[in-house]
Amino acid sequence: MKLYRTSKGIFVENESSFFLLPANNWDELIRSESLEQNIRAHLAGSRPHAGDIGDILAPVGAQEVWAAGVTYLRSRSARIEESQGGGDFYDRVYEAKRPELFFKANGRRVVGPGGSVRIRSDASWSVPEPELTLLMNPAGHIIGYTIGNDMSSRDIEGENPLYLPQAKVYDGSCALGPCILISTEPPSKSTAITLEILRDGNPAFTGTTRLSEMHREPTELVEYLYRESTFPDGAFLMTGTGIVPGEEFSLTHADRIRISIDGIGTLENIVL
Ligand code: DO4
Ligand code: MG
Repeated sequence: MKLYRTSKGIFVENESSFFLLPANNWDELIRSESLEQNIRAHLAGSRPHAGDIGDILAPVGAQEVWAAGVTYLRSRSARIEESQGGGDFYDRVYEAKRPELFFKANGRRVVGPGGSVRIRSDASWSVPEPELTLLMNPAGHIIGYTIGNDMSSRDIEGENPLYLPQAKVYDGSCALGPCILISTEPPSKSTAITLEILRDGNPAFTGTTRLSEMHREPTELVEYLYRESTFPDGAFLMTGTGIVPGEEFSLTHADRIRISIDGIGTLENIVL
């Protein structure tokens, strides 16, 4: 079951049909207890929606977006390579009990499917980071999954780790969508995450990873995030990237970024 926030309301896709939900307040829906059961109860007495579901919007309202880092071996090695100070702290955080977690975006900053993500004008080395993204309710239960793009400025991050917030948080640095896969069951470890970058219509980079490569469990990341923070409207948590293009690659304006995750769909954005 997939949840879409669109210009015409909130829709559920179930067995290839779309159903309009009576709720039109996204935050209320995310706050609700037993979201999956409530939706299933609604579907039982509803007819599929005939016609267009409208423009698909970013599936976010008042939720904060947080991100985990260095959760895959590839991310660990790429950070060590880019770090001017040697970066042994990346090695340590990969092995440590406490994960790296950082604030990524508020809802206002999140770009939806088809929208423009940005590279910083003061960065010389920019990449997308394709990440399975968790949606939690206020109680800290994972209620769904979406696709996230944690846009990053590698030269700024590599110059000094204290610049991480500038490398990671700026207008157009976060994309989410196209939908929320509503499920309390985690996606299987064999789930593939694929990144494709097209330049002038031609493949400029392609990479794939699997959730089995993730060094931490989603529930472990959520437990740390909710330890000393409350999220009255729920929260998103990006789970880190397992795909980092090689040193020679940097995004440029008009690149098309496609991130696909089995069972969820494809999030496509253009670099402004
Ligand atoms: O430590 C820097 C950021 C790591 C990150 O965003 C990732 O591994 O996905
Ligand atoms: Mg990341």
